[in-house]
Amino acid sequence: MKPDHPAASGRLRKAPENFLDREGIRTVFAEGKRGRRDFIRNAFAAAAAGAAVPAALAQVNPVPTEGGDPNILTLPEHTRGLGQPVVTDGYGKPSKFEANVQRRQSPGLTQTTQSSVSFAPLQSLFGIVTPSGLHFERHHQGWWDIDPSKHRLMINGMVKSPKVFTMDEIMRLPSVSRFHFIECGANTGMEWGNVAVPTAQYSHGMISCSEFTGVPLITLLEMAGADLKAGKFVLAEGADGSSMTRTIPMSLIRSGEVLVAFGQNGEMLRPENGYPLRLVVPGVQGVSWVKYLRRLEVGDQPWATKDEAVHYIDLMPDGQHRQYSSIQEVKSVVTTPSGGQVLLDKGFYNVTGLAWSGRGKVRKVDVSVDGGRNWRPARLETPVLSKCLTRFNIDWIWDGRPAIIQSRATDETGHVQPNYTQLRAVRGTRSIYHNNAIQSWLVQDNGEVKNVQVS
Ligand SMILES: Nc1nc2c(c(=O)[nH]1)N[C@H]1C(S)=C(S)[C@@H](COP(=O)(O)O)O[C@H]1N2
Ligand SMILES: [Mo]
Repeated sequence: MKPDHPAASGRLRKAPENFLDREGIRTVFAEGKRGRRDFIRNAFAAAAAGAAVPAALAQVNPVPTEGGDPNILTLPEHTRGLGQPVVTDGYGKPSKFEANVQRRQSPGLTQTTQSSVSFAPLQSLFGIVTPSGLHFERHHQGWWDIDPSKHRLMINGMVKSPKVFTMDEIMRLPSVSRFHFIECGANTGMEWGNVAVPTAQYSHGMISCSEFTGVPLITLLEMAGADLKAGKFVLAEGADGSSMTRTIPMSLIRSGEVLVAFGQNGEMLRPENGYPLRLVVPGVQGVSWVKYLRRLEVGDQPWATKDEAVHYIDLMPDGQHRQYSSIQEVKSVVTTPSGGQVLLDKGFYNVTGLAWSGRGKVRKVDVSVDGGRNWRPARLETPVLSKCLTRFNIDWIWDGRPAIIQSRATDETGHVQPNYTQLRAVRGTRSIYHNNAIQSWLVQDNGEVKNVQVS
């Protein structure tokens, strides 16, 4: 592939955000119901191959190689006319030109849209904060917009004085604001056996990162006179129909990190994310971040609820199940170049991505462009925060030959992200949860980027 002129190097065509039309989605749903999981992969592949590039994604306005540029020479309407007034929209929205940046449902993954998941468009985001409207969603029984004046939080169990809080009573207590990622334990879960999905959105988009505001759970427990010696666990319960109940170890709570949160990115939580109250359990898989939080019970042993005994367990190669594996281990993903994008020219590219660890800060991220033979340290952009997304960047000159791009994160405890060979040696291939393997993107000589597994 040859660049049309040197200054044009590094041009990139965005990933089509969805590969399937309505009919395709219906077929894949039906096949998914019949248990044909590889149908999902094949359907994605076929649709991707046949996909016409939507006009909005094409390079529609190139700079002419000779003569003047009409984009400069002809004064546009926005230079000559009067713009829109203030408060045209009391709550602002993204530009209409960004309408393709959406959270999306993976066709065929779930059989209903209420017990389902939508993925955040990681390949289109900058920095570390996920805009609240693009935060991934995972609901077990649909979402609700609950009237905060009617919402109550009960604290009972091993406490001196059981308490019921209104939202007002919680929000007048001293609160803290902290940046943390939340990752569903099933993120990247479709890739255990082999490559299944085409883009970073679907392979890694069950993660998001926000500034959360709330009251440390320990404060509320102290107010209720909780027995912090014999009371070794807290059960958190949500108000939606999914009976979402999870055991939280008191050791995490005592550190002050676990929050009863009402704020997300400077405003109240979004309904999809648990409005008006959710638990924030930094470093722990998403399922423990109970939304629509209505009850906390102090006890002396784990409850082994349905979402701890039947779901959210890891099937090990010896056939046994591992329970209460809740920490999200060190992980990273390159978001550009990533699956579905097309490199239009040789030359300079800023390789960028995200790294995180449920055990603390990211210490370093190494990037390989040759499938893991050679590694170079990427720049970690500030801030680098504990149990939070960290943005990394590294320069790359693409010579037009096939390249396999990978990132490998190390956290402050010394944990290093494994490759697939290392991970499968311990975990096998039949798990769903906690896949933190190194992701590989193949840049083909025609510039198309594909999801591959090389080790
Ligand atoms: N009440 C309630 N809390 C819940 C869930 C739910 O279905 N109901 N889903 C859990 C799961 S599995 C995940 S991954 C996170 C997802 O949070 P989000 O929808 O804000 O991304 O919420 C968790 N808390
Ligand atoms: Mo989840």
